[in-house]
Amino acid sequence: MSGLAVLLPALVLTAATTFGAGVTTFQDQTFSDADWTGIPYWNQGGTAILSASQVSESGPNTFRQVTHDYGVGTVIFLHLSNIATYDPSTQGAIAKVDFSYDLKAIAGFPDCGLATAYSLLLEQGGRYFVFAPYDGYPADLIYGCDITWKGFTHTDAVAAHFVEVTTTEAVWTSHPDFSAGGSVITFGFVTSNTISPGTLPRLTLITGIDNWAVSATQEEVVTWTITSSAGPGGGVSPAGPVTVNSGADQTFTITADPGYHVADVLVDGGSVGPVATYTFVGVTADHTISATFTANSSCPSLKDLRAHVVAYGASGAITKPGLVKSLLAKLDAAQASVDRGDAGAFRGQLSAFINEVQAQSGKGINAKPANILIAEAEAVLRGCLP
Ligand SMILES: [Ca+2]
Repeated sequence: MSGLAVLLPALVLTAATTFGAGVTTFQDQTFSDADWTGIPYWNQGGTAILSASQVSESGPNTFRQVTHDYGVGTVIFLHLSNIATYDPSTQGAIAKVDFSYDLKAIAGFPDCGLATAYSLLLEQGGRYFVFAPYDGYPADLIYGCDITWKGFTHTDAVAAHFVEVTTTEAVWTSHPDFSAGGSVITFGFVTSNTISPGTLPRLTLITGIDNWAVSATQEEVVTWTITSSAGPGGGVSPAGPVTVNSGADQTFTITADPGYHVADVLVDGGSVGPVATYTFVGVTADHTISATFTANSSCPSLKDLRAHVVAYGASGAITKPGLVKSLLAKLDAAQASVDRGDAGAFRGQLSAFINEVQAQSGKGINAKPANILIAEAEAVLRGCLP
């Protein structure tokens, strides 16, 4: 078998959702050299020479031929696809990775017991991770007597099955980030050999890989729907059906229109009172939230109180003309507070009215009408809240 690259026009390296929704598949059956980058990574084998290129068998078939020419020590050769990339932030968190390839020994093996190791490689953020779920790594061995194509398949690989390989060591506690927060992942494969001291001379082992395929299955995202609604006189925000990721929180704000106030808020049909906000915490089911609003009522007794002030001013019971104007201003302000549903301001303005009448009793206003106005105002305070 020649080690020279043979150029063929066919290129089959695709990124497609082929196994149903949520699965992204990369496969390469032709291994054009332009689609791959070879990275000699560990070179403990003296003056190791690691190379790989597309070669052809009889007919249209092509594959990638890998040559490890090395001495005592360990060599690791990374083969990174220039095309097979997956972005978790846009394509979704990865639940699992399935992969397969065909391997065979081609030349240079001194006996059937010597093997070249293969496994899946992925690069993320400039770091390299090798599928190594077992005691050692990588996953697969192609032995010297495996001279016909042999298939290897691995399924349900998760992030914890991938181990970071630095230029000096394997870091068993460091894994790639398959979550939606993970950076772009590029797939490939890794080849490696080791010669222990005193066992063998320098070797030139040639192997082949074909029909490389990787499938990334997107993690299922569970969502729930919270439906909000509002009666006349106000709104609930956000409005309508809101999609919430499972376990997340969602807050709603209830706002009355001018002249209205919140009458009640129902969550899943049960009252939570006239609240201004409501938060669903750790959502794990569908929910509803609805609000009703009531127009602010006018306050008849406040109008009566105002009429009495006007009458006392006309009769001379309030002797200071400016006092009538001051008292009416406080009552008008209180009415405005009722109209916009502001109970706190209403109480403050009516209390200011009472304080002013008390202060002027026997001075700007006769004592008896002063006591009547105070009693009326206190009744309004008790019975005329917005
Ligand atoms: Ca092929």
